[in-house]
Amino acid sequence: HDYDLVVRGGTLASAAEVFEADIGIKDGVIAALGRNLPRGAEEISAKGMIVTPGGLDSHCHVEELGQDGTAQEESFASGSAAALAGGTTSFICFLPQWKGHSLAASAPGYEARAAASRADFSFHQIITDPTPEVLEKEVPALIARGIRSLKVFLTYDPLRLDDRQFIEVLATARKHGAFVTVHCENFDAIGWRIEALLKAGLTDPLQHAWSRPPVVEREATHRAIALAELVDQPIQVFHVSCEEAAGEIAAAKARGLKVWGETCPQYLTLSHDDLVGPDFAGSKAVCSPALRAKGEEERIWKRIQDGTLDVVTSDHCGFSFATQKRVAGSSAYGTGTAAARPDGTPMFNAIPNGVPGIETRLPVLFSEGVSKGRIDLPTFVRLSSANAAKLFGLEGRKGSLAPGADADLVLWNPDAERTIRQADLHHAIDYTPWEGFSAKGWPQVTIRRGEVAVRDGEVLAQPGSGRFLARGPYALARPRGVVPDGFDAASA
Ligand code: DUC
Ligand code: ZN
Ligand code: ZN
Ligand code: ZN
Repeated sequence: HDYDLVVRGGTLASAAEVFEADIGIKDGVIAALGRNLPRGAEEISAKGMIVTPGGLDSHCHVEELGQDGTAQEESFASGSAAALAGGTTSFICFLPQWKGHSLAASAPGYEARAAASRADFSFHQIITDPTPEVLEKEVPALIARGIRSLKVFLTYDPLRLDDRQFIEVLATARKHGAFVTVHCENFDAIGWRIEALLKAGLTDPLQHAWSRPPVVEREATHRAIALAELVDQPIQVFHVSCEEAAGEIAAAKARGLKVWGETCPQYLTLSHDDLVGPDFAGSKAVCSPALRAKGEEERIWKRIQDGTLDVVTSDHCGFSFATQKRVAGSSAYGTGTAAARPDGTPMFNAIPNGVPGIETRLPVLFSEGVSKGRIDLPTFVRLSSANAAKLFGLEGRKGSLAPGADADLVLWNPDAERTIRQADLHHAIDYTPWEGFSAKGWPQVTIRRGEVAVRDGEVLAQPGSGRFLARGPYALARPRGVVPDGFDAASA
């Protein structure tokens, strides 16, 4: 046989077009596209199906290790099973840095844990403590190992950088050819609002959103873009939740800056309404940036349609409801200490931030986007894999149907109607914020490097079958060559 596997008779959707073809796969790689390819050793019929590249979730939190010795509930084995079941064949999660520690001494054993993944994976390195040692020695060493993207937070006390530190990270990235991603919210503004809300006795999950309104995100987004321009370093703004922040990105793009935007299904489908409910249910939708007032979702869809937002990731960061209710209070992704209310539930600021969505990301995007006519299939492919591959140095390998690309494929039944139920999901978290959500279009078969990883909801890929994706230098991460007054402070 010329091919190990032929996916036959599907409607293929790439980042650029939709066409009918068979896919011939050899050694885990796409070997040929064409009509009437010869028989493979194995055959899968894709009749009536839409075939897309496997999803690349370039922002998710999996099994992160806290400085207090805890690991996030979502393990690499469970998180990657969920990813594959939802049509995501690779993801990029985070190497933590604990303040006061070198990169090497932070989260010991984390990369060994990642080896249990069933999906392919890479890392963004979080920088919380940019000492000269970290910037001049450890970051270059990391890049040499193929970890070419850094993540910085402008809020969260245990994680945030001040502006000078952020500038130093941008300059280091530029010097060594790394990409930078940014969580944009104004820390001091949030702290001030939290204090006033608590003083006023306003402590419910909804007040999490009130503590960080759109202006807080817009200001930090503007600042991040301005500092990236100052240094001449390409960046992506993570999880854009509101038009105010999206507008900053649109303005930056219009001026030719190398700035990209990301959003997540929660900002496309959920709102303040989901932060309200009986028995503390609003806690399930606490994430940062926060969900916005009903109606904002449509404005985010518009920013997808006009090309301002390039990528839709999950920002999967699961904390089970049982955990949230118990006043854990120790997560880095929270703002408060463990203060309980009379009924034992935590005040809004002690709820760890994040929603689980690694499995539902693509079904929700397909259903709300493609099935409802908001986006076409090539746009879906760009948002779900192809653009992330470009941004993070995986172009040609992931997010592509072209010969030579890894044979990561999803066969979508565009007519399947499913109601999302926690009971059917594979993640380790005890709820989904999309409980009861009806989706049209569902991933029927997920193929990872030429192997059937999931069929009809059954995960076949074994823990440890995922591979680390080392990333080399790439053009998109290069600076523009434009600096104020022609003086390049970053290379002085
Ligand atoms: N926001 C979340 O909601 N969770 C993880 C980190 C983040 O920025
Ligand atoms: Zn220590
Ligand atoms: Zn973030
Ligand atoms: Zn995140």
